Parts: sequence; structure tokens; C-alpha cells
Amino acid sequence: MKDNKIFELIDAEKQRQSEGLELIPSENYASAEVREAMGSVFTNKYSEGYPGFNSLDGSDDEVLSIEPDNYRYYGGQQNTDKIERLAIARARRLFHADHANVQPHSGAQANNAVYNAWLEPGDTVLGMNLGHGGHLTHGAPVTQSAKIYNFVSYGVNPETGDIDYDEMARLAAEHQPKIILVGYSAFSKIPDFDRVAEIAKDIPDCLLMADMAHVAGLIAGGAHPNPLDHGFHVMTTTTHKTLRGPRGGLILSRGKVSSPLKKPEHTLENIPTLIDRSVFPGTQGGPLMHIVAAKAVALYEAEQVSFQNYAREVVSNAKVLADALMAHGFKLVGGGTKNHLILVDMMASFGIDGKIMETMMDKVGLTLNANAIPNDTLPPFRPSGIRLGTAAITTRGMSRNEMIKIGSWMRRIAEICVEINSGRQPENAFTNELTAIREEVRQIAEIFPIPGIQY
Ligand code: DSN
Repeated sequence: MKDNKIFELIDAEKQRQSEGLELIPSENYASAEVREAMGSVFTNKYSEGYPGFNSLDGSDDEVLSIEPDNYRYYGGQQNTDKIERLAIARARRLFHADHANVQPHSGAQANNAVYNAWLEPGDTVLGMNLGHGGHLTHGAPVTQSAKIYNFVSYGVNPETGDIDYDEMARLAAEHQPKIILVGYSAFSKIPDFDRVAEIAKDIPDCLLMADMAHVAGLIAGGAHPNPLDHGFHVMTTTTHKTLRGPRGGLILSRGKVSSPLKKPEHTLENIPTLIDRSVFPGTQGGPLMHIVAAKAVALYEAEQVSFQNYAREVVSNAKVLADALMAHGFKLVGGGTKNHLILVDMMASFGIDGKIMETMMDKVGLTLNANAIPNDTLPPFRPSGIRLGTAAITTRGMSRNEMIKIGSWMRRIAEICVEINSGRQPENAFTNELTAIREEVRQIAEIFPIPGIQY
């Protein structure tokens, strides 16, 4: 008997996604093929261990022509070995990495696995402050890793919105971190990876780690620098944001790859194998092979020329949208964007908080999220800012005209929020106008359907 309740909700979600526009910068629309792989029979299979790392250079066909030297703890790996090896080979090619571990279940798992691979309890990590755009797993006190390791935070300069590299250098010299971590969920500049590598140069055994979850698709598509090309040892990412794959994690590294069955010496050169042992058995059990298959499909898609065009278009759409918003009086942290992401200070722009804007945008089918801005004085659940991005709407094929349209809808929504927030007018005074905007959004959404989704 079919579980109708759940399948009705799946249909409702298909409709919500199809009729609205997704502006949350960490979301995207995975292709039908990625979703098919996710729903495949690989979900039935246990594959603890690894598929062997011999001969992963060259094309897919060359990789498939070699018999894997697998290290698995279950039989029946004839097909799983091949898909995992293809995923690894594709990830290595795309990100110029010596090694890829495609098994982390999420970005948080990927980060924790790297910490566990390189650090002893009490060791210091220098990462970006959560309140300045960093990520929870970069040392927020509520996390498990913050109980184990000593996180020290650098921030951004609120005037420029850029990383305060002088502060980073001062903190690095003072605390001698074992990891310097560059990564973020709300940052719209391009990090100066060379400068960070220079800062780390004089610190013994300092691992350079980049959490590029937000921009991995831009890196893969050549629209953003790759930290592994600038002296970084490790890059972690999720696979579902700009990379447009299934929800999951990925760890890329530079160094020597050896058998995970033998513990290697604790050196930066051995980081690939230290990471493999840290993912399994260190922090995870069986890999999700249906997700690994879907990661392989997404990486295949990211190797196509069309994906390079996509990555470039995401960045140029973000710039057009940022310019449109600024022309409408929105004050952007950092004064614009260099990637896919826009952070707006709603308090400074219109005297309203980000949650009010998020809620009102939802009513017309435009989805974004309230977000803290650097040095925010408001609490995280009702912060001063909003965060939006162009990864998903670019997947739908939208470009300049639609960005300008979104900018003008947002201006009107902000004005409505101001009226309601000030108490000058009740919300129901705007019911008809909000319904009309919602209909305009629906019409544009219909012109640009989500690839691979029929509803
Ligand atoms: N939750 C993600 C984001 O929205 O940026 C980061 O993991």
C-alpha cells in the first residue's frame, strides 16, 4: 500500500518549487539524472571501505579499464567500486586534486573528518567567525567540534566586507594554529588564498583548509579561483549548492595517496590517507552509495562545457541583481558581490529586520533567508540582514531581465514591510497587491520551468 500522505507532500513540494523562485544561495535544482541516481538500487548496498585508489588518472574509460584494488568489508562490490572510482576520478580532474573522498554524508561530516584527521583534542583552528559569515562547523560554541578543539575566530572588515587579513595574520602568529580555515556561508568576496598561504608559511605543521561549499560549482566551472591551485592542502565542500548535485559532502586534497589499511605518518604530505581513515572508520560507517552515484553524475555534468557557461552566468546574474538592488536603495555588505551570493543589511537599508522581509517574500513565492550581518546587534533568529543568490534561478535559465524584475519586486516588498512594520497600515491592506506579485512570479516561473521537473 502506498504512503499517500508522503507522496502528496512530495507533489506539493514539487508545486511549491515550480511556482516560486529559489533565491537561497545554498540551494539549487539537481538534474533528473542526479535524482534518478539518488533513488537507485545502490541504496540497498553496504560498501564500508574504499574502492582502491590505483590508476585513477585519465578518462572515465581508462579508469573503468583497471581492476580496482579494493579495500571493502562486504562482498558484491562489482558495481559500487566502479561508481565510486568514477566519482573520485571526476572530482580529482575537476578540482585539480591528488585525492578525493566522496563518502562524507554532508559538509559538516566532511569538516569534522578533516579536523579528526589532522588535530589532537585541544589543538587550535583559526576560522571565520560565524557572525561574520563563517559556518557553524568552523567553531561555533554549540558544536561538538568546538568542545574538542580550540577555535579562534577572525572576522571581516565591516566597511569592505572583506576578510581582515591583518587580524588573521596577528591571530595566526599569536595562536600558532594547526589549521587555518577559509570558508563561509555568507561572504560575497573572493578570498586571497595566496595571502593566507603566506600567513601560514611560518607556522609549523599548519594545514591550509578551504571550505568552499558555497562556491564549489563556480570553482568547477572556472568562475572562481581554486584554493588547491594556491597552496591549500585540503578543500571540503557540499555537493548540492552551486555544484548542483545530491545533498552530501566531498573532501579534496593534495598529497600522497596510499593504502588506508595502514596508518601513515602524521605529515601534511600524507593528508589524503589520514582523511580516508578519518572518514571511514574514523567518523562514519557505511557510505551512501546511491548518493555517491548521484555525486558521480553531478561531477560528470560539471565537467561539461555547459556547466562552465552556467558558472559564469551565475556570477554575472548575481552582479546584475546586486546592482539592481543597490539602485533600489538596498545596502549590500561589501558594496556588491564577486560570487553568487548577496548579503543585504535590511536595517541600514529600510529600518526593518531580515525576518520580516523573509516572511513577506515567502508570501509571493520568492524564497530567501534572514541572515546575520557582520557585528549584528540583533539575535540570529531575527537578524538585520537577508541573504540571497543566483545559483538556482540561473539553473532555470533566467538572466538579466529576470534579475532586474526580481530587484523591483524586492523593492516593493521592502516598502510594504516598512508600512506594516511601522503600523501605518495593516497587512491585509496589501492582500491584493501581494496576490498580484505572486501571480507575476508564478508566470515567470512558468516561462522558466525547473529542468527535469513536471508537475
Ligand atoms: N546551511 C548552509 C547554508 O545555507 O549556507 C551552510 O551549510
